Amino acid sequence: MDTKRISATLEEALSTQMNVELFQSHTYLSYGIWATDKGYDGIGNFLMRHSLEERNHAIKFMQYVLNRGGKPTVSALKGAEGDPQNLTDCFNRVFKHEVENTEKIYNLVNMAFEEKDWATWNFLQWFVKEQIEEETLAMDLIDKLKIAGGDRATDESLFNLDKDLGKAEDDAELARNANSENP
Ligand code: OFO
Repeated sequence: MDTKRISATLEEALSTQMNVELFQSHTYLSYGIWATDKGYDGIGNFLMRHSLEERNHAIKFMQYVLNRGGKPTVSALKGAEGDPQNLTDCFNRVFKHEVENTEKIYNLVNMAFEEKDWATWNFLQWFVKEQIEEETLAMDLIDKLKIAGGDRATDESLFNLDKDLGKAEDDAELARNANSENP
């Protein structure tokens, strides 16, 4: 008896999204390494924790497809883009990645809607909300850096920004306690 409760189209699309989230994770890891190497340990720590969060998003997609009787496939991961040129470039890229990912999530929501697959539609609402938070987070990074003086920020402002983002770890319950149910 076929117990699969998801269409082949959505199974493939969600599997693809699992790989997109893995790529996001890969990207944030590479930015985290870049920032740490530049001496911004706090920002590096922040980005690396975000990398873990993205990985957990991938796990959430994986688990959902499996729960619906499907089987996701891990595809070859393309290499992360080159290093950012500076912190402004880094935070702008973070924002761009989040907006692009939001568009992908919206596309999946549309597909679920068209198929009247309400289970998948409902599952995806968690990601719709999450993307709002992540876009806000990325905008905040850009704003904080602007306030600190952007690319012309003094060493002291950058030092404080770095320290603040390093400390953000303590607020990041979701990142520290992440699992497939609560990424
Ligand atoms: Fe997976 O949330 Fe950002 O992209």
